[in-house]
Amino acid sequence: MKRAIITGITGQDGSYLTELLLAKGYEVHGIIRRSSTFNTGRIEHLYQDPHDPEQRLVLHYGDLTDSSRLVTLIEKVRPDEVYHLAAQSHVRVSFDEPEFTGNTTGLGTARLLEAIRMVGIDTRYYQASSSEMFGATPPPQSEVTPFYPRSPYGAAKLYGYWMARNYREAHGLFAVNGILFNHESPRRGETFVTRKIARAAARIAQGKEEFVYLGNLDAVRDWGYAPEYVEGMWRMLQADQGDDYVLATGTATTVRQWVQYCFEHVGADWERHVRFDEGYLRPTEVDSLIGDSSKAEKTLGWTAQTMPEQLAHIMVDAELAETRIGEP
Ligand code: NAP
Ligand code: G4F
Repeated sequence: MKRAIITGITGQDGSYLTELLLAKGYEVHGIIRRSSTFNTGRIEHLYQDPHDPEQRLVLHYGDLTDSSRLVTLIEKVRPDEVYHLAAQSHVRVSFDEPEFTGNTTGLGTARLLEAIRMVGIDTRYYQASSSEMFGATPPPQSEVTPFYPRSPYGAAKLYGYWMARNYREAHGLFAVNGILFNHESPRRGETFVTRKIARAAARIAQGKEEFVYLGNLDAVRDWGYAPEYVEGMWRMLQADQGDDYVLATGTATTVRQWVQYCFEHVGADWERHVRFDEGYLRPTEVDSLIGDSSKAEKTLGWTAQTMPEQLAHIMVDAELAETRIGEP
């Protein structure tokens, strides 16, 4: 039975990846941070009793800032595959907390890679790299596009990207960079723009609120569906050698269009409900991300199936169903 470690198992991608790996027969070890409140909501449906002799999902406390704990866990689990998904992943927040973002998203990657090297296991390593690293470089962006990050988050991810490549070249580690463009789902964090808008459209349609406050509506993103992207991560680690791949839909959608998709789906006039708040602007914005994932298609047989308008409908429908629960 293959064993995998997932950092960031409680996040959007971690939860879908856990489902995928369990379905493929893996034993999955997830690293979670200790918190005074439960942070395991996205994987609650997968929980397995530690007393069950058949248990294949095991959770361990650990934090990206704690290198000795990472060494201990790598030594204890001796995984065949490591999926490094944990990060401070919010771009706007990274401008407020650049040092923390560098410590977790950037240095956290170095700590994990070094733990693998020190323990000396033969494993395959997935690095959650990001299209945010392309930043100001105009689209379309592929594996050969120059990087120009525009946020502390993008800069920290770029450090992680080069560390993964360096461990591949210097130490012969099977290390992969998945350069993923934005991918969304009903499990997306509520402060990312797609979920924020989908949720607001549903609540406004149900008369629960009247306005949603947003920043830049002109930014262009390439929004795909998260469950398809975690399948791509797994395929990258099954390839013959470690390499770097872009995953994207290749489509361009503005935040404004996403608003329209969501509000039209509930039959509401968005211009009556969307208000501007400059607090959501970024000191430096990434204007346009549109990915070219032809390498992943050719090498891994991976293509995105769900396109942005359909994705917006999936997310709004999930919000409508969610907000109906608990209705009197
Ligand atoms: P997410 O929902 O924000 O999940 C982040 C995960 O990291 C959570 O499980 C979080 O734990 C954990 N984490 C944060 N700081 C940690 C620390 N110091 N120690 C241990 N764990 C920590 O992110 P996602 O959307 O699933 O994305 C997964 C990864 O892909 C991230 O690295 C992200 O930057 C990257 N990425 C995402 C996208 C996208 O569009 N979603 C695109 C490209 C790259 P808590 O639950 O306790 O907060
Ligand atoms: O949803 P966002 O916060 O995602 P962003 O910044 O593109 O980052 C996400 O995708 C990256 C991949 O490219 C990941 F690496 C990263 O971890 C994260 O998952 O913002 C999308 C766009 C931005 O241009 C932002 O300025 O929406 C614009 N926006 C407009 N109003 C807003 C808002 N973003 C947020 N979060 N909240 C707003 O009210």
